[in-house]
Amino acid sequence: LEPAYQMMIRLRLPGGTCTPAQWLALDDLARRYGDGGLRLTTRQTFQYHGVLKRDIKAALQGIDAALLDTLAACGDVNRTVMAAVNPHQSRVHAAVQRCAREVSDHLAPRTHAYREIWLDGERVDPDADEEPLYGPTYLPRKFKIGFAVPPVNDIDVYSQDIGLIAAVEEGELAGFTVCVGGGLGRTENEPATFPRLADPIGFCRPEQVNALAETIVAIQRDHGDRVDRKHARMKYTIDDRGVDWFREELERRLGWSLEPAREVQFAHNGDRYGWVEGDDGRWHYTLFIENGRIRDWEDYPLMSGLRAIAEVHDGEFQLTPNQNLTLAAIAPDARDAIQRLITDYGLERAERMGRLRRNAMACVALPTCGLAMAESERYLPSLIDALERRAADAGIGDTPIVVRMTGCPNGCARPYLAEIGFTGRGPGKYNLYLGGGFHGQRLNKLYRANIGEAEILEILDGLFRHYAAERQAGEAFGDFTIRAGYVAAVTAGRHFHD
Ligand code: SRM
Ligand code: SF4
Repeated sequence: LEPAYQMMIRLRLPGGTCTPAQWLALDDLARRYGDGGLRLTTRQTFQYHGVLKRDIKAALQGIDAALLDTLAACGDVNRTVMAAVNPHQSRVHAAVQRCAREVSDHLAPRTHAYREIWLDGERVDPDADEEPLYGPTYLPRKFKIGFAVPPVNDIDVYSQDIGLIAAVEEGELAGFTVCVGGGLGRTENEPATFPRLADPIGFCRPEQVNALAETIVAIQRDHGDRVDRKHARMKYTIDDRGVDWFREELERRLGWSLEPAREVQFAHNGDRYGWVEGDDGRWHYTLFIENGRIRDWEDYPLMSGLRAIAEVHDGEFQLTPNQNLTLAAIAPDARDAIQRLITDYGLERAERMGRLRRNAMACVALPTCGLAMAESERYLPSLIDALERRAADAGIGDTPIVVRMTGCPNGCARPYLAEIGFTGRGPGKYNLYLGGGFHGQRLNKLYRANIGEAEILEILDGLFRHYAAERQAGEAFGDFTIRAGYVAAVTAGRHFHD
């Protein structure tokens, strides 16, 4: 007899796409196992919380039956590959999504153990179960890849180990500016750990992506720190040895040179809600889902509403990197039926939300995350209520400001890229960071450490009023906090703590 241990299950979902049939299958599993709901993550995939240990195998078999898996969604391997939302928006988006899927498959572990252990697959001979890329010891640490299509930086491309930024020529995907060495996790009171933005090192063609990614992974496999896990991400390998060393090593191994990096223009890193028409005349609707949590509330039957939509929708479901959901590829004559369901189930939340909430994210934190030091998902909504009241009083209620919170310094909701970032220090206490770039182009900086709600509200109330009175035309809040001298601009991760 053992205690009823409960676990979290995370799917691998490259590009965040699933079909309505898969949605229904995942919804069924959520009702049978775990806490009854689904959680959309900041990397465009699903998590189940509270799955009992004895139910894990059945749940994974259900996921497999829906032609999905959890392989390499966690661990020291390449994780779920992110891609600019909605492949149906344009041909370029579709081509980018194809690249994301291909590189995800290309870098997936080859082991048969997953099938053997979870899916009653054939017994494998461990000596024959080779990992050609990862080898017997895999990578020193987790590894993340994401694709962005300007002007939208929804995936926060500079936070990825490899960030690929699409370039378009005559309406077609020409290739990607390649950025390397992003990563956000840090440890409190250990200044040798810091968030870092990826550096652009060149440009590659779509057909070169798999070889490029494989070679970068191999460099990290061979040179990453295998002694100190807090120093094991590729961002430290690159920061220690230099970007030039990295590029030279990459080109030497590839046997060809990258073209010069292209100029990149981003406008924002959030999602845009409501209806948009794609290039092919089909429609897409992005729903606001607060912190990615899907279940039925008494006055808000979100999970049932999405199930009802999945039953009639013949396009796709697209998970966004901001924990939201796009109902994609809706034929013009099906739009009214989908809109009726959205209205009937009261899912049109974005329209009623303030500008801070629409641009906010919180990580899971308590009660399920074992690393949490403070609340995040369960607390941010009420803090946003209070902040939105102050923003409205200050006269900036219509200004979008990116607010993100995590329950610890690991940075799962990418708080170091927010204009207002919070990371948990202890029950009810947070570090407050200011000065992040509105489109994910600049890290923020610590403004106050270890403060509670009263102090947070007092500081931000004053700041909102100052911003309202003295902002320049079009000046984003993060830029203002730097110009007004609240914090210095962070130019490189290693200066994050200066
Ligand atoms: Fe994360 C660990 C949740 C995105 C940096 N993350 C965890 C764990 C698994 C806790 C653990 O190791 O025991 C959390 C599970 C909590 C729970 O109860 O569900 C967790 N991370 C999440 C999710 C679900 C947050 C969310 O609210 O959506 C995101 C799932 C992503 C996915 O679908 O794959 C999530 N985590 C991120 C991101 C953002 C991103 O990838 O875009 C980051 C920062 C980027 C980065 O990796 O640098 C992130 N998570 C971490 C770290 C710190 C890594 C580091 O380099 O120091 C940890 C801890 C670790 O790895 O030791 C961590
Ligand atoms: Fe847990 Fe920390 Fe990640 Fe939040 S940031 S989910 S508290 S590991």
